[in-house]
Amino acid sequence: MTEQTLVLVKPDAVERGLTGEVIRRIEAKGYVLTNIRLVTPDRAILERHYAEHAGKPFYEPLVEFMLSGPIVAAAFAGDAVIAGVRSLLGASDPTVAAPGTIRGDLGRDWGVAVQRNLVHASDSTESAERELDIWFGA
Ligand code: FUP
Repeated sequence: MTEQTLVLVKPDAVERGLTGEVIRRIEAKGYVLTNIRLVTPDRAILERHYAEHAGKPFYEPLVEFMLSGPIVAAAFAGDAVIAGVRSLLGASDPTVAAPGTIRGDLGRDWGVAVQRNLVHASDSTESAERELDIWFGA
């Protein structure tokens, strides 16, 4: 069944001019771009997005990083798009993400392990529904 996922091109990727490359790779796989917008997020939307991580040691630095510059929110549709885009992204830590993946090819540690990993994508049907509502809901 066709489903949708939410992708965030994070501030590090936007700053490095990699927005097009990230979107290109997802489109090249055959997924269909259904919505896209450049956003300067406020703290409230990021707190909603990262609610499950509230209280963790990396939460505050993560929110600060996501507030550090514009991001691009995009929605993609396709069969098994949620798992498929996660696979294109590679492991959360770009240092060990497999070559061939977005994080493996374009990311590295930059001195802050895991945080600057270029892109976010929903990891389940439930999170996709929740996150699409946060970034593209009414
Ligand atoms: P992912 O789903 O691949 O984005 O990774 P997680 O859900 O594990 O983490 C969510 C976000 O928290 C990641 F994008 C990066 C950040 N994070 C840290 O900054 N430090 C950590 O130790 C773990 C995660």
